[in-house]
Amino acid sequence: MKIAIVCYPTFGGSGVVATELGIALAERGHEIHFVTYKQPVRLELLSSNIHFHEVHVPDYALFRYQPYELALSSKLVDTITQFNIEVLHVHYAIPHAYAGYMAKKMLLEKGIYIPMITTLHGTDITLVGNHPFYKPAVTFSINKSDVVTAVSEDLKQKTKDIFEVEQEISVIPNFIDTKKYRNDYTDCQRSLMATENEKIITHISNFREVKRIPDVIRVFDKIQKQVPSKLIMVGEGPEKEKAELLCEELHIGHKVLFLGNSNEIDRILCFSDLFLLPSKSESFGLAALEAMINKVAVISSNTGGIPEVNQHGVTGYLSEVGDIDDMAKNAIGLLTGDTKLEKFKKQAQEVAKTFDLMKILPLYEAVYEKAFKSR
Ligand code: GMT
Repeated sequence: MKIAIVCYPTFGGSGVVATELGIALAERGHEIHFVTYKQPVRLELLSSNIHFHEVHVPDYALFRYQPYELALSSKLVDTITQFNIEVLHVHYAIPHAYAGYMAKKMLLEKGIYIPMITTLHGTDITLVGNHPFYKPAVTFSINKSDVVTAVSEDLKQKTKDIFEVEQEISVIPNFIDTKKYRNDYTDCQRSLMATENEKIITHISNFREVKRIPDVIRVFDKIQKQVPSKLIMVGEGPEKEKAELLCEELHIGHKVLFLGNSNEIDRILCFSDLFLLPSKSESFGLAALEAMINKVAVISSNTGGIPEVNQHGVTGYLSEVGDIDDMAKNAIGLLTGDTKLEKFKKQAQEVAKTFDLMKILPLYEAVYEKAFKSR
């Protein structure tokens, strides 16, 4: 099929899912057209099956806010017409579903019908979309989508609770390409990060408030008092500076490495023992899944869709949001029992394999077929 994908091109989870999905669909022979404002970060190579259409928003002094939705919907109309696109898949409702709907209406005027699939990712529902300033538009664009999918059962339920949704929502969980992950990193440079007797704990995120970055630091502080260890912080975001200051305050600055954004997270996860994800809300927790496939056990909060990924007592442990004592206790218990840690790491990888791309991809293909046939 010829599919247009709209997503955020940044390091955020929704953009990563959209990009990996597009790449995998292209490998299966579909023609994929990414429409966004920058080449997506995980889209390194364009092939004959993968195209990228950049949305330009001309700067004009009159506008306090540049009208991205307008530029996006116009670009969609052009791309869909020029390349005979059969299905439009938008990731993250705001403003993509809204712009997608406008494109759909404009195309109808030209006699072209394009079915639109909207995938809800989390903050578009739980944090941003929920805001009274956006809610009517988000409700409208969800209801005007031909198919709506959510990345977890929890997100589906929250969407139904928060919005007056008339649409059926199908759950298609996030996925991982298990083929890409190896068990035998010869280039896994653990020694650069820690000494042999130290454990390595990792956190990867966009360092937003919702990730509860101070909890990551405080849990680590408690761990390092009992277990020789290092903390590796991967990502960039508004909470980063505060996190660095907190490390100084707690006198653990020399044990915490801030690495910034990375395109090679599996090369970091390959030497990690534990992954910390104490988020306040999380629709799925793709970062935890990426840790698990790399054989890293997860200490997380029990919020949102995380329990659908991190299984308590199997792949790691779940605690109430903000319960740093419990998280630290669970982490120390795992790190000090070497056989237990090994067992959890293996189990984490086994559970991660159940989210294999090859299982999830046909679910999206079925959705495209259904939407296409319903024209
Ligand atoms: O907050 C983030 O991690 C970024 C955000 C996004 O939309 O890019 O992530 C959301 O979508 C991811 C992919 O579906 C999910 O794995 C994350 O759990 C979700 N984040 C939140 O719900 C906070």
